[in-house]
Amino acid sequence: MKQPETPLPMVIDTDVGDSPDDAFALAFAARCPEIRLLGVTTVCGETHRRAQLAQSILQRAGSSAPVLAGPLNYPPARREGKQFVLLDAKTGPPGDFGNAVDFLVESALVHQGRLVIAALGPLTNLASALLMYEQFAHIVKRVIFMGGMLISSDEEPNAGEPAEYNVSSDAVAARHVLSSSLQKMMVPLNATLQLDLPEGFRRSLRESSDPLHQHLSALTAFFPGRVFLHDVLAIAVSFRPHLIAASSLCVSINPHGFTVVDPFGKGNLEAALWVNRKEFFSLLASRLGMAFPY
Ligand SMILES: [Ca+2]
Repeated sequence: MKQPETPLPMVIDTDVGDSPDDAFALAFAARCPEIRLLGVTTVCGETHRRAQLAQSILQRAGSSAPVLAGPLNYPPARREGKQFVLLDAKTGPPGDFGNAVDFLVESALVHQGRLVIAALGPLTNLASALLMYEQFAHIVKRVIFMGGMLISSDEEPNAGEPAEYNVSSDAVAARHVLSSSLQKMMVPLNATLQLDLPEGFRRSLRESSDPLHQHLSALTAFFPGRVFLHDVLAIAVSFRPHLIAASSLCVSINPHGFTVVDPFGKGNLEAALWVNRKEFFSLLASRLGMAFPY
């Protein structure tokens, strides 16, 4: 596909520190010439430590993009930030990371009509930006958010199955984003559960001498089971739309935090329903500079 002449100005809002896919998403975005990474904002729980972790990844990926922290423990994290132990003694205590929501609004104002926001965690910061500046939805080009598991309105979720983490962690914020006039692309589990990290890919990272690969390998080592690269897809579709099959859908959030499709409603977002797995991993490997024969 023809590369766009001007890289997309992007801010990534992330809860990096829990599952490894945020780390891959940051590394991937920093290494994509199609993206101009303006900054990274953090959300959920210990946002300052997430900011430190994001910085450690960006530095190894060769990016000097600023990192801004969202409100501390709003919402609180419901998962353990396993990767925080990699913040070594040299990192020191978290400093002042500025204000994530201010940065989102300022970036939208500076890059009016062009800013793409990739939201990889609970949608708290995004909802706050919508509340802070009433024109926010009109001046942002597009929001791509990873979250939700689409079910139809006549379908019951499997017994005992929890609602998807990002949406259910702050369902109030997610409802606010869904009902806004933002241009929205939803990247739900329906698509991303096709993206489990191949063992050969893990091995290539482990055996590489590239500091970024070693860091990703170390961050992934806390997760011996299957690892899914949910968040990376939200970055990839920003400039490679043909990676996915998408539909315009009417999606709402039920009282239990599940994302429900109304088959008769007017579409309020585009949703990714399928991904070309082979092309996805080929793209990721090439941007990370890996010789992964996939
Ligand atoms: Ca995430």
